Amino acid sequence: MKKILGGLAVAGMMSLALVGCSASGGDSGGDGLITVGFAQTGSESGWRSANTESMKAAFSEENGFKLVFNAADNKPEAQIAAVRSFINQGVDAIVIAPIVVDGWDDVLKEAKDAGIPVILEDRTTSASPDLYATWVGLDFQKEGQTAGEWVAENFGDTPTNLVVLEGTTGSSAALDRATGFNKAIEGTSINVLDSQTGNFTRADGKTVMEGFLQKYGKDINVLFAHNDDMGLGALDAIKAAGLVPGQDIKIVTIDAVHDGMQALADGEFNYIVECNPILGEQVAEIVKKVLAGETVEKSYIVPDGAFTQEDAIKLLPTRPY
Ligand code: GZL
Repeated sequence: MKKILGGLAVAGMMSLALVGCSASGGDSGGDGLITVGFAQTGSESGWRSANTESMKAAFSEENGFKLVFNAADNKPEAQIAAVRSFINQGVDAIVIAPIVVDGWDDVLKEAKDAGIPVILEDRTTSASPDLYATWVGLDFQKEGQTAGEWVAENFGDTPTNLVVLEGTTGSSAALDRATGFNKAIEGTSINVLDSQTGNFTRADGKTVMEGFLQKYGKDINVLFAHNDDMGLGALDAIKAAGLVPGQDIKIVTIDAVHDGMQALADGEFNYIVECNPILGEQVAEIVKKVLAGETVEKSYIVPDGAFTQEDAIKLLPTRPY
């Protein structure tokens, strides 16, 4: 198993005075609990389910929280509306997993003006860093680079045709994974035949792969999917085309959720780069620090691994998600 030690991106300590902090430091509901509004992307993938589960477990009453949860069905405008409603409810803190990087400045400014600190988890935004307290996430560029390095090492010396199933257009995960991957295959004999979004879902991954197969057929040698779920959807399309996934078409994905690791163990995937969804405890701890007026770092990057078939067979029985 390869260990990816994401650089702890520290852009200087952030003093709480800059982001404002709910005057009460918590307990806006008067029930002794910290009320937190959590704006989740939706329920698009196995990764998202594991992330939501981790967040709900951490933001429990016994941990001192009252969680107001919203899943935006992958609609950026619905997610921004959810954050606006948290502000109107006067929550103590807001946590956001931003669907896309852009469009956040106005509502984050409204949260700041209301003295409600915002913590980003999972993905991040292009908004000015003074508009949120911190980001707890993953090194997406490193994840893409690790996937690209595996492709380059294994197929970079001979002419190889590759197709890409991209994540949600405009999301930091998709943008940064593409950057890292493309940098890693630069100068190799990898030829990117096509690259389209499958919105991180199995259904769209299958549909887009069907299109790739109709267009390129057996010319496709490798598939890079920005997440397991799109890769799992593509398996159905590959089999329906009479091809053997993992053999006729090599497959590398990112996430390492259970079903992805099962496909890897079964030889249908060939390599998976991990993206850890279990962020709840760390985010909850940081929310308490922010509300207590403690200084927090500008970002916290959770380390990832990468797995071969042998790793998957060994790890599957004990993986938490
Ligand atoms: C990555 C996360 C991505 C996952 C997908 O941190 O934002 O979104 O890779 C999920 O599975 O839908």
